[in-house]
Amino acid sequence: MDALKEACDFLREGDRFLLATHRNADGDGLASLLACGMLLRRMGKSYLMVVSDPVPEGRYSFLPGLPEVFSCRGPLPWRPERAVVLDTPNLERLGDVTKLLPKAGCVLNVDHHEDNAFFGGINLVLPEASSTCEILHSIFSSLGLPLDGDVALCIYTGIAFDTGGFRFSNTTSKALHIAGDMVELGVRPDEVADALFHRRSPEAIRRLAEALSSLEFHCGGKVGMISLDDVTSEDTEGFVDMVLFVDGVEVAAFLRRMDGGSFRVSLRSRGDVPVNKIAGRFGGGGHPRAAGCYVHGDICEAKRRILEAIREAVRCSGI
Ligand SMILES: [Mn+2]
Repeated sequence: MDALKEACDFLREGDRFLLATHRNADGDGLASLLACGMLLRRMGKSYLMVVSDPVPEGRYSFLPGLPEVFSCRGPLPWRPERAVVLDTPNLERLGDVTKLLPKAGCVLNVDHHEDNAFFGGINLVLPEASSTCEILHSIFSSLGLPLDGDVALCIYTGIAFDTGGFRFSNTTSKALHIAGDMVELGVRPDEVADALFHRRSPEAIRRLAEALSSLEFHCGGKVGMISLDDVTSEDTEGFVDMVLFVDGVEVAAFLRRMDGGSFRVSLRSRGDVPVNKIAGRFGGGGHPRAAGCYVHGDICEAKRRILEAIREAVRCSGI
């Protein structure tokens, strides 16, 4: 039986669901969480949508249903019997939500990361999909549920976010077709692009300037690295992409200090160096061109460790 059919049966047969996505939820993670909630509501099921960090507000506040998502501090109001984990390659990436999951046989894993650990009882993992929202679209179709404007907005947002506004190599014909259908249903691409990419706070742009002032190059200009050595509550999404805008840079890294003494490392690649392999060495993961992990130590130590792993990956890829 194919995974899509199994996933649909899993949703039909359950009643009380926990829905979750990865730590530092991004546009696809949140939008797929919300779209899945709308799907279950349409099917008459009960569901709770949880994330392990505070729910990111601001740039995602335009997403319908966002106030329904809650951060898992304290007990759940009722006990879910099944869970759907969205856009999450492994259970470590779920953070504290992992503790709330029912046994693995009652977990549906819906994702598009090629390094997904297949941790669910059912694993609908499609690396060829642009985004988890694209897979949600297939589930809606398979269940014969028509989309309304709110679902369309979520699905469009996930695809637009994960393709970098239809610029990355995962911008397939299918992704564009689905996005086109969502526009037919009333989604405004200009408004979504504006909300996702063009509405940063003045403080976030100051932080970007600070991070860029730390820019250093390695491996003859093929590797660029920036960092922020103090904890910031600002949304730093997209900072690392600026480094990849530099001609000649093949791998970009952004190290950002977190509470508790570790650094969150975001990695980007132009394509020849699979950065998910680098992140994997530190217990992280992601896609070949976009990945992340955590590294411990002070800034010098963290930079040294990540740079060593990048150097080796660059050498292995022969660029
Ligand atoms: Mn995704």
